[in-house]
Amino acid sequence: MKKTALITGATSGIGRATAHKFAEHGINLVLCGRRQRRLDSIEKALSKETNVHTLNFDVRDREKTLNAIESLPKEFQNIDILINNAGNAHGLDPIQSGSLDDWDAMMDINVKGLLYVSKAIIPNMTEREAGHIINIGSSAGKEVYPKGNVYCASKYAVLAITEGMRIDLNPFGIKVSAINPGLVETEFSQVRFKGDSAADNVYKGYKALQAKDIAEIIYFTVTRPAHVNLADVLVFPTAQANSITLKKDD
Ligand code: NDP
Ligand code: 8X3
Repeated sequence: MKKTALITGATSGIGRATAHKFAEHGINLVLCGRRQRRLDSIEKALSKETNVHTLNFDVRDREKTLNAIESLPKEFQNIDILINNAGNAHGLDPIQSGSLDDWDAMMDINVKGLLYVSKAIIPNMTEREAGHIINIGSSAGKEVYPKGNVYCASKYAVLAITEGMRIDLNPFGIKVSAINPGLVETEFSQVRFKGDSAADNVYKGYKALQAKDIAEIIYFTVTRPAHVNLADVLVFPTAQANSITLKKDD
């Protein structure tokens, strides 16, 4: 029987690449994001390969998030795989000059948004005693780096929530995994630097991970046998040793 996956942040980067990878393998898709035109064009492309339903909501909005997931047509209601991916860094500033709006965005999207989406999906999983939740954390959730402060805190929180979910959902046989990438070349830095040219240099002078690399790891994770759960995966580009050690071309 075909599985159904719900992917947040499916309009770009890791989420979009994962949608493509899952579609290749005939997994039914619920694709979420705020940019409707992108949702429409991804739906059009992937509908050739699988069944696709899109949901437009901002994960910061608790009511809209719960209502959107509640509104799913019957054939998309049983979510087998939840990819909690929506999120970004906003700003890269020392704690003494960071922006409160950036801090709100990171905690509201990366942490609370992930919780709202999970809250809407988990009851169906516990009822069916089946499911796999994959939270996209980050190397930033394992090691704080200069000016990373609140973004790192949001990703440390994602890892704590992942561990909490794995414990609490253990009696129901639900798998919970965290995938924690280092530098991945997506729209992430454009968002972090708000379109500033600083974003242009982030992925220059070395080969960063690509969204497709993470999508492959996610697909591998969801296709392990029933008794195998990849609980926590840390993946760097070869050029990166940790959050601050990066080998760039001369
Ligand atoms: P992108 O900026 O390319 O994608 C971010 C996605 O999140 C978009 O689809 C965006 O959709 C969605 N999103 C952002 N804010 C909201 C919101 N308020 N409500 C709903 N959806 C939202 O970045 P990545 O693909 O790189 O990031 C995906 C995840 O991977 C994030 O959690 C990020 O922290 C994590 N990560 C990224 C790394 C990197 O180096 N790129 C490394 C480690 C982790 P839309 O704008 O349409 O709503
Ligand atoms: C994204 C990777 O190093 O920019 O989570 O924080 S990093």
